[in-house]
Amino acid sequence: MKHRRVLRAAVTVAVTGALAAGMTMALTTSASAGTTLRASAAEKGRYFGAAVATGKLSTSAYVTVLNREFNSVVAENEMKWDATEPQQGQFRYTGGDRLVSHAQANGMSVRGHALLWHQQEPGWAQSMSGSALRSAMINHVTQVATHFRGKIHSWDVVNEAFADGGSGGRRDSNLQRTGNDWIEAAFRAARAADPGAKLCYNDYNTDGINAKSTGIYNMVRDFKSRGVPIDCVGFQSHLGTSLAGDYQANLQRFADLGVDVQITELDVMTGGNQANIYGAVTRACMNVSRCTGITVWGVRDCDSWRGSDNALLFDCNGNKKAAYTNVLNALNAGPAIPTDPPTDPPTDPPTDPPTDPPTDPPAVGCSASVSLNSWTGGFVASVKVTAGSAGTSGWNVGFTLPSGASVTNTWSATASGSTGTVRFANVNYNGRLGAGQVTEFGFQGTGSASGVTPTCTAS
Ligand code: G2I
Repeated sequence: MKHRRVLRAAVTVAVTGALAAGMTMALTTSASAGTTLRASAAEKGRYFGAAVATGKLSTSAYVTVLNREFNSVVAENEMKWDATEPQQGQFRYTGGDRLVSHAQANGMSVRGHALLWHQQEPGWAQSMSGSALRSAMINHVTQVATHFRGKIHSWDVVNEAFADGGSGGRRDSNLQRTGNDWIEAAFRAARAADPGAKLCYNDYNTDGINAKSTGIYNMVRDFKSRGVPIDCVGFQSHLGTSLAGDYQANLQRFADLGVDVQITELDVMTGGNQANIYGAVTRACMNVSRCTGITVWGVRDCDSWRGSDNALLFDCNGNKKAAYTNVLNALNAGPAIPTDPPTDPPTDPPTDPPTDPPTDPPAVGCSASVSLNSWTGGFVASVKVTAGSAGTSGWNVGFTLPSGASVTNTWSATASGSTGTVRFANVNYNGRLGAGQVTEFGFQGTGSASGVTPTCTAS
């Protein structure tokens, strides 16, 4: 639908080892450091993304700009419910898979948009209600998040569920009428299906402290207090001719709840203020350490859903606009996301010759093994931790990554460092293992991790 509300605000986050990615970028592509959106964002530990219509991936002028400037993509339409489950129980991933392949081949992370949204529901779901709809929607979340498991940086699990206007409450929809807990049910299903993805709530008209953003803020606070798995909030930021003075303060108050924030669908009305607003939004994100990334909703003006608003960073010929320059300058001037201090000083690689890894549960301590799924420029590592005969109350697994590799995303463990020697500690629910018991965690990275071997320490 053509909603042409003058939407505002949305942020996307994404994170993942952006710093690490930035460091890699600085080492391996220093020629472009500071001169493209992707290099400049990565140097500051962030991503810079664009919404992509996969039909345009065969247009070379489009792809040239996309690949040069962006290190994150989101499907403008291809991962929505109507596209992925056109008939109940029949899933279609052609467009989404195509975008993921393009991203993997070009060193880009992928935002997933959107598992549940009251718009773009397939016809069969539009006519459902009650418990039948609830189970259909949870099945949709489970199936789609499972299909893309390990490939998505951040999922918009629920999109646009709050009402406009002053109520600060939920929007009416058939999803909402299945019960107020539909949003948390969706987040729980998404976490179970893809524990590695950051799970976001995404909305528009949230570009400052207002009734709608406060309603969302209260939901996020409630979710965090009850352990509902939410990691991030997306601020779409479809903007008009001015920017709320408290845009940054609004991002910060969400970040202070313990979630990442991301600008997720940025576009800005053309006119005298466009370049200034683009610059101000970018600065706001840079000034919030949990603002992990920015996505613009299209590449060139003529690719935009906003048509004659000319709302994007490149003109229809792919030329950089003044707005582009302001964004690039703001990325280059902004602070980097602070990284965890390295726990161990980089040490020489272990001198002892590698011994055979313990096969069965080690007598004491723990052992770890890794399996890698690699592609050009990236990998996902799945790590199995096995407790020794004394069990564990906690564990820590170390890897020495080859030069050029960096960790961008971790699940079911907490990473320290992202390049060189990287350590992964248990999270609160998987540290305590009985004798011989196994748990798994994973991480995603750029570069190559081939040949890495884990070492496991138990406590
Ligand atoms: O409306 C702007 C954005 C607001 N936030 C959520 C986003 O998902 C939304 O994106 C827009 C796309 O940019 C449009 O491209 O969402 C619209 C509705 O899904 C998209 O429009 C649809 C048209 O309504 C369909 O008629 C068309 O078949 O795009 C489809 C593919 O071109």
